[in-house]
Amino acid sequence: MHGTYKPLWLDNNGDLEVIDQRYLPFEKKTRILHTGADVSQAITDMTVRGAGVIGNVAAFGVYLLAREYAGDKTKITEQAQIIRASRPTAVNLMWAVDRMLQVVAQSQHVIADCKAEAIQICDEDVLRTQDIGRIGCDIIEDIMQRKALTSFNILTHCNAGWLGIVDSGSALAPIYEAQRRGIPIHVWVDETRPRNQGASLTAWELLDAGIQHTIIPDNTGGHLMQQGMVDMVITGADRVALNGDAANKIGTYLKALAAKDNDVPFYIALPTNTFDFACQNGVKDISIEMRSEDEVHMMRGVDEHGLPQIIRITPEGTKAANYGFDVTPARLITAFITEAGCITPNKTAISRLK
Ligand code: RUB
Repeated sequence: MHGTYKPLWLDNNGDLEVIDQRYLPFEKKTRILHTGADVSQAITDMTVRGAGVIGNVAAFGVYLLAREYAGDKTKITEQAQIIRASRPTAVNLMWAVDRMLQVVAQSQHVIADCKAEAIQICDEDVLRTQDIGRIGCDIIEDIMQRKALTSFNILTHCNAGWLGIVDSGSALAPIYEAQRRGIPIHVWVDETRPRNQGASLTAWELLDAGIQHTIIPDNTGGHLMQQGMVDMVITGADRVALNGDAANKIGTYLKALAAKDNDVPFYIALPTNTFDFACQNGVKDISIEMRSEDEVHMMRGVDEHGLPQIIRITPEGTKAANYGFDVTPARLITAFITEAGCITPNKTAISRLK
C-alpha cells in the first residue's frame, strides 16, 4: 500500500484528499485536508464518517499536525486532542489518535514517522477488512448449506462499506466476498434516517459494485423478517464494550429485536480496534451523540432537473430529537465477525482479544 485507499489518499503535495460523503450519491466531490483543523472539521461535519474511516482520517490528521508544527511534540499532542474529540462515539477515532501520539512521543523523525504510522494503520485496516470478508462469507455459505438455500438475502443498516472503513468495509466486506465467490446475493438496505447513509451511501456502493439490492424504509425490516425474507442481518459498529453490548447507528437495536423474535441470525462485523476494552457495560456506559435537530427537519436530494435541493419536511416550530446511535445488548447478537475470527458476545471471549 502507498497511502492510496478508496475513500482517502495522499495527493502529490502530501495533503489528505477524501471523498466528500455529504454529496453522494448525486455528486462525487473530493475535499483536500491540509491541516489538523481541516481534519477535525471534516470529521465533525461528516465529510468523512463511519468508525473505521474516522480513525483512518484522524491518523493522517496527526501526520498533518506534525507537518504543520514542524515536528514540535508539545504542539502536536495538544492539537491532536481536538481531533480526538471531533466525534464522541466511534472508538476507532480515539484509538488511532492515541496510537499516533505514542509514535510522536518516541520518534526522532516525527514527520516521517507519523506519515509511515498513518499509512501502517490504514494498511492494517485493509487486511482486517479482507479477513472480515472471508470469515463473514464462510458464515453465509454455512447458513446457505444448512437451510439448503440457492440465493441469500442480507439486511444491513447505515453504511459500513468501503466508505466506512478502508478498503472493503466491515458489514459489506462479506457481501463483496460473496459476490467474488459467485453466491447469488441480495441486500435489503435500510435507508437510515435522518442522514440516509443507507439510501445514499450503501446503495451507491452496491450499485457501483453491481450487487442486487433494494432500499427499504427503516421500519420495514421487521415485516421482512417475519415473512422469511431475510436470511441474516449484518451491521457494523462504532464501539463495542467488554460485555459485548454494541453501539451502532440509531435503529440497529430495533433490527436486533426483530431478528431475535424471528430467529434471524444477527451479526456485527467489525475490526478489533472497534472494541473498547475499558468500557465494561455498553448500555450503561456508552455516551450517545446528540446531533442537530436540522438533520431530522431537513432532507437533501435532487429535484426533477437533477439540481441539489434541501427541503423541510416538518412543521416550523416542532421540536426534533436526534440521537445518533443506540446500543444493542449482547444477548441479541449472534456473534461478532472480526479479523481474529468469530467472537462470542461476552466478556470472556472479548477479553482474549486484548
Ligand atoms: C456510521 C455507522 C456505521 C459504523 C460502522 O455512523 O454507524 O455502521 O460506523 O462502520 P455515522 P465501519 O455515519 O454517523 O458515522 O465499521 O465501516 O467503520
